[in-house]
Amino acid sequence: IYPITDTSLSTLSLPEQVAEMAAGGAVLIQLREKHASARQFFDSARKALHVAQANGVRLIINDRSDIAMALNADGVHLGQHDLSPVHARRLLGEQAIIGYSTHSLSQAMEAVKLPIDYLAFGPIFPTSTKEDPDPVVGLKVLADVKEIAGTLPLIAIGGIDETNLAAVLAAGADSAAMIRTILADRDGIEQKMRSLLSIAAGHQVGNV
Ligand code: 3NM
Repeated sequence: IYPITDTSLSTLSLPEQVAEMAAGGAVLIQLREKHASARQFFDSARKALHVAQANGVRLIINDRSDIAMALNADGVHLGQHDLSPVHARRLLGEQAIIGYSTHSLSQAMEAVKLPIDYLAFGPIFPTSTKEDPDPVVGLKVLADVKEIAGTLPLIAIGGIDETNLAAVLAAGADSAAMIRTILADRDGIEQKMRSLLSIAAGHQVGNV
């Protein structure tokens, strides 16, 4: 389970969201902040990184390689219009985790040639969280992307919640990234994380 923060969906601050997600068992969290200035994002990301490190959680910065680098965060998540993974790798070095969003089979085929640590693919289902999302790809195409990704970890995103998580994992995703379902109830983040992790654990057990 790959939870992503969002201050437009939750009244909690970024460090508070990270604390709740970590309490619920998250081990990798993405900080996503689409509307703050660079300096505001940096300041709250620095606090969030302290919380993450205190909880043994790795923190990935969305879009901004510069902020990831300045903070010495664990990595960056890049979209198709951000700095390319090749150049982000040059800035951040070999140890950084670099994730990359793709939205079609052809983008996924290009992505696997790049120096990335995981491939994100979506939106799997309709989502209202992302402004101007790409067309919904669905579970069948997700399974096709798993073939393309091979051993590269594949993270599904877009409209995933407790009702469809098992199907997403069954289609081949190694992990599922989620925003709205995790943040919807400001007092229920920890519990929601636990329940999603238990669905994912059940899926693994079922596959053994
Ligand atoms: N990226 P929710 S879909 C941030 O398709 C993001 O790459 C997407 O939010 C993509 O879990 C998406 O609330 C929004 O649907 C995911």
